[in-house]
Amino acid sequence: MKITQIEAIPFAIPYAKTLKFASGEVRTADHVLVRVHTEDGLVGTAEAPPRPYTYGETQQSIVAVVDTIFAPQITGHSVLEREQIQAIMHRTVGNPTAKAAVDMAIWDVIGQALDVSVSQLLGGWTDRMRVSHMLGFDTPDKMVAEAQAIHERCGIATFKVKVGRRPVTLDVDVVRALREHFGDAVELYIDGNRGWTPSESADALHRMADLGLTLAEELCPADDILGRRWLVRQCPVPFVADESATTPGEVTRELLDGNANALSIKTARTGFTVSGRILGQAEGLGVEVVMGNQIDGQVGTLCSVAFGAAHRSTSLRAGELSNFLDMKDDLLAEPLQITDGTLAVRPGPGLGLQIDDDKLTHYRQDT
Ligand code: MUC
Ligand code: MG
Repeated sequence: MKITQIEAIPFAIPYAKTLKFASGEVRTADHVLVRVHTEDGLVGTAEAPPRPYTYGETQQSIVAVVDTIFAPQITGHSVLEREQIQAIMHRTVGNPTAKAAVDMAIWDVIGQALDVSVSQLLGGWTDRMRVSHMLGFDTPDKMVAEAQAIHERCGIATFKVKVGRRPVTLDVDVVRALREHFGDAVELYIDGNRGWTPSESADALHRMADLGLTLAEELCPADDILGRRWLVRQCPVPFVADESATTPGEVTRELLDGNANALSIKTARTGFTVSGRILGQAEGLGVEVVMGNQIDGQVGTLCSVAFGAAHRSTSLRAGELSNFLDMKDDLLAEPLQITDGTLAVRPGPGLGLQIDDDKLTHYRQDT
């Protein structure tokens, strides 16, 4: 099962609506499709989303690191030598989504070769996850209307509300409007993408104390070390580390330092192999996890649900699996469907994904 080629194909699909949050915005899914070919004719597929405001990667940097560093060193290895391949990629610092896509495409090949689904290979806990939808910045009226539309269309009843604007009342008013509109019928939690200071975060949490939030994520920078610790100690709900805990080492540091007490696991940045290690850390240390969203397209979302549904502790909470709904199109031959607020794992083999070749030809940027 030797790897003969690794492709990194840049593509761009516009969003119907710009998604805005405290650290950036997304207008186009300018991702990279990674395909791992083997001598047996199998092709594993995954996608890497560049998030320069989070990891420093760009579409061009992902293509370059795969083409010039990873592919030459990994080609010739068997897909079953995942530890060797991890070690090769680990020699290059950073580049998390490029590494994750290579890892997940390799798991896709292994699943295909064994004729089983990757989700079952990873753990096989269940076959679907409840879905949480992420609401980007807008006015209270527009964010309530979007949530209502998503609720009616897909049955989604969990919303992650992007916060981190100034003054904090801009976001507090949104959360209050959502709670007033839906009553107790929905779960609400917030993600600040480091937009507030520790004291602004504390003020906002105080103002939202009656709104039944279930999680608070990255409200202020983890680099505000003492302020962040002070904030986490008084936060009434689990404080989620997302972009501050992207490697096993960062996870240990952030949790032991009291900078967070819950984790967002994103397969887009830690693939299946390292996500499994981080999940083990979370379980061993006794912290809750949420399957996070790297503003994934449908390929990335399928990877996320495959991992999330594979394990008990990742399936307890709704996973962030729906922001592909904001894209004008996608690459899957059979598009994902969210029904009754849940997204099903594909039965496989592998990740069970087929790329629509005509769409890829249309959206790819390298021809
Ligand atoms: C999230 O959970 O923060 C926005 C920036 C990023 O890195 O991921 C998204 C969603
Ligand atoms: Mg986040």
